[in-house]
Amino acid sequence: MSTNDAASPESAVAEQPVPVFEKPPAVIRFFDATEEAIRSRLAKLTFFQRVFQLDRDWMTRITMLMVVASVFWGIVGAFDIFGFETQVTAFALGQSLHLSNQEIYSSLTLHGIRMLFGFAQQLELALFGIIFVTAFGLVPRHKWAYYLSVLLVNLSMVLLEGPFYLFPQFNDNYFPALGWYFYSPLGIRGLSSYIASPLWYFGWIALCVGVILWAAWMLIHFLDWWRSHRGQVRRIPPFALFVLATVILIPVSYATVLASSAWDVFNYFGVGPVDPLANQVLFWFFGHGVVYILFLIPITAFYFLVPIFAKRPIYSYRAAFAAAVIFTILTPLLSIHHLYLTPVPPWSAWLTMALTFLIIIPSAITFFTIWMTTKGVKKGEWQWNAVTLFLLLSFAGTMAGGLTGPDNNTLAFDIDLHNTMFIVSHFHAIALLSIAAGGFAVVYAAFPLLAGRLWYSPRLSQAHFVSTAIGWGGLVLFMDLLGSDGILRRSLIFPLTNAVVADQVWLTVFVIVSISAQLFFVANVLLTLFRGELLTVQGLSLDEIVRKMAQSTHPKPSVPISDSKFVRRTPRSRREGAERGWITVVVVLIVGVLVATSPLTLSDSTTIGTPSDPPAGSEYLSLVNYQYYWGVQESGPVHGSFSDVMVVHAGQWVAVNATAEGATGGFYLPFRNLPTVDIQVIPDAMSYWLFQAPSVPGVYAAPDSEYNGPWFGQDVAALVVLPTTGPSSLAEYQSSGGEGDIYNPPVMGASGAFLIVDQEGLFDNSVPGPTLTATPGPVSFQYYIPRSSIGIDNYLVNVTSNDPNGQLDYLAAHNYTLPYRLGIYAINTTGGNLVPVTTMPLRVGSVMNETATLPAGVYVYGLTSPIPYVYNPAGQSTWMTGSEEGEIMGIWGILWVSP
Ligand SMILES: [Cu+2]
Repeated sequence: MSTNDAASPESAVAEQPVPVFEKPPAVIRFFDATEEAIRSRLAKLTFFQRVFQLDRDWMTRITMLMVVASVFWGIVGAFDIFGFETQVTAFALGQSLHLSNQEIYSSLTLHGIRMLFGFAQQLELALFGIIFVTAFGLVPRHKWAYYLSVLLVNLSMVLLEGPFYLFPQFNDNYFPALGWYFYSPLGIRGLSSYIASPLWYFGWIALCVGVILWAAWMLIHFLDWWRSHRGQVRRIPPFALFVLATVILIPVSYATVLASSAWDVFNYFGVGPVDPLANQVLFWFFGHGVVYILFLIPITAFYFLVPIFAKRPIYSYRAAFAAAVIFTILTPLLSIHHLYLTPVPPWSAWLTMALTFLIIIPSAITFFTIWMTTKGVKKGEWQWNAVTLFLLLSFAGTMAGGLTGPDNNTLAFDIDLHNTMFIVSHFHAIALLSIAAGGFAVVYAAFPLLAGRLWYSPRLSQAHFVSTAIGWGGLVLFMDLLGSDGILRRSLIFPLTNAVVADQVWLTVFVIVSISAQLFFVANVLLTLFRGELLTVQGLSLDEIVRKMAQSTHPKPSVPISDSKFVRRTPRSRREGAERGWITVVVVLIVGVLVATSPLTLSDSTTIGTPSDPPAGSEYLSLVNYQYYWGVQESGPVHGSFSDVMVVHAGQWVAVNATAEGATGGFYLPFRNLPTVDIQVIPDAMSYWLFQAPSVPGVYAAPDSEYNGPWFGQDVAALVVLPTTGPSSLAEYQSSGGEGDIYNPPVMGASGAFLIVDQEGLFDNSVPGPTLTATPGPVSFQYYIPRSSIGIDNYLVNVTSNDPNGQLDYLAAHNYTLPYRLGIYAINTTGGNLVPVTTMPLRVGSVMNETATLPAGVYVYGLTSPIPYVYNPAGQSTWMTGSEEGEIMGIWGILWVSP
């Protein structure tokens, strides 16, 4: 790094003799001999020799192995999301789904796991390892520790996917439908109805041990360099500061998930109970940290590559050092900004929010330093090759994605945004536009060194950049739009309004564009390995080599790759003045935001954590979130107990206390013209909220805002707002668009209604089903359960067979009649529950007519209590493979009778 005034680490270590006289232990000799036997045989096949670089040193070979493995998991992860999105779109377009709910949610979880850990993090470890060793001129040691780390990381991907059944029926989708960010106790045996296999936790433990081993390996090599430069000025290059930050943050962050996974394992085998809230807090110390560990890819890319292409040292080493230190200290402390809506002490929520705002500072320093480094570079001296283009995308993407972070971090906004697609958009902006773009910049700058060949096709790299940028940009945009619509993350079932369906279709289009774009990259990699021009590096500095490699992605290179002398004209004092000015502005802005948001943050957090003192005449709702319905106990002007139905009067104050059984849930009333209600409910803890019911009588849907297993889409309750006095029609509710909330069920006249049950066991793709209106007197409506709706996702027929005819065979044997009664029930607001007016057996395949003579009032129709459901295809479900059950309520709705 001849142009770098942050003294380059000399290659003195490389000259040190390897102590060949020390005979390694027998085990190592055995491994070495085995490896050599495999290597020499495989190397005879050109394909393996090229792809795995089998004629090169072990560090290059192992790095190639990691790169190939990470690309493999990337491809699998891309298939996962392709599977998920096409199924969601199929639901949106009313087409039939060919994957089960279980498989659809497994795909989504495995997408996250494979992309984050198999792909992105493994690539990070590979690149940071080789760049560190190369830039510091180190002789890599402890080969088998490195191999073991790679083995564990990849083994963890297999364990997290879980057991396979090949016989008697192929089945690979048992339990990873949890969510990689699983909310304890979801999946925990004895505490949840959805139980993960112990392999899930063993997978996490293997991952932890694997990456911590990598960090230890890096640390040992850093100490090698440190010791070999005793007595000299040891200045670490700016980019390496961030590699070191990674090496420190990995053990700190992974220690907590290691602890929470160990806790889950002990509990699994019957040792000691799990405290769900404490377990969640522990997990999120990791859940946040891991994203920041990956975020160090683009940051390192900026500090490593921008000075090389600008042909000048970083603007301020001091600023880079400060950024690395602040970043490393703050990252492990921010975790519970993911748990704002759980009952945590208000001071800790506030402190987390403050610290999260502060982590803007190191990013602000980085942006400033990188920007100033490129300042004054003439147009003719800068080349837009694949490396610099991806750097630009990453720089812009980090800002764009970063700017949606403060919204999430403000508790008052989080109530609106929590677990919506807005969050998914935010972290994909970071994961793709910032992290993956920075990763591609490094890959384009480093891969030829691994392959020993220059990039084969500049045109393919250009096509890759353009199509990738379009795909990722569109994907982030449409996720954001779905979030603005109020759509929850992980939703398979959602309101099918025109805007939502269009946004979902466009999202899928851009997912396909993003995946297809990578074909240009893969083609270029393969062509490079087999056809690329050999890379010669004699007489070139590291910077010149990097420029030479990058140049091979430019069709008409005109900027020379040679180093040039750079003399900084701005005096140091002026530069430091500019730095101080910038930091001061950032700090003042952050303090301003903090002062503005603190009062509401403290009061919202207090409201969630402690029961409030509601005004006289309030309705008291005691809610329990089960897998997969809400148990409701009411006292106050209305009293009684219901499932999924909450009854209040217009404008009444409602005091909620809520907890969960089985898994963490979320109580979400996404009002548009009133403050949104959104709290997380956790077993063994109580969450509170106080809100005023809408002044307009009607039916307001309350989806579970926290994923609690593959049937969470059906987990929607309804807040039934009765008129304060006498009967009232739904005219005002309809003209106001149900206060603008898209989750509210559609309204239709009962007389013309012909409700059709869909493949997810819902009336007209809606849960609750359509709100039916009628005038007092004889009321009737029709419904129909087509035989075509019967399948593995329709909980109504609980025959869990992979055989598509299994359910129909059951029905044929039972006269197409299910052991449940569907009816019309009056809501008794004074001490009773639901009072049956008329009921009839539930029949499949015949059009049914429900009729009753009704006075004005509000009724519940359909199946008004949950149905037990067990997912156990071919009886393969055991406590070792995982199992899944729950109670589901899907075909029901409100019947509104008024003059
Ligand atoms: Cu976070």
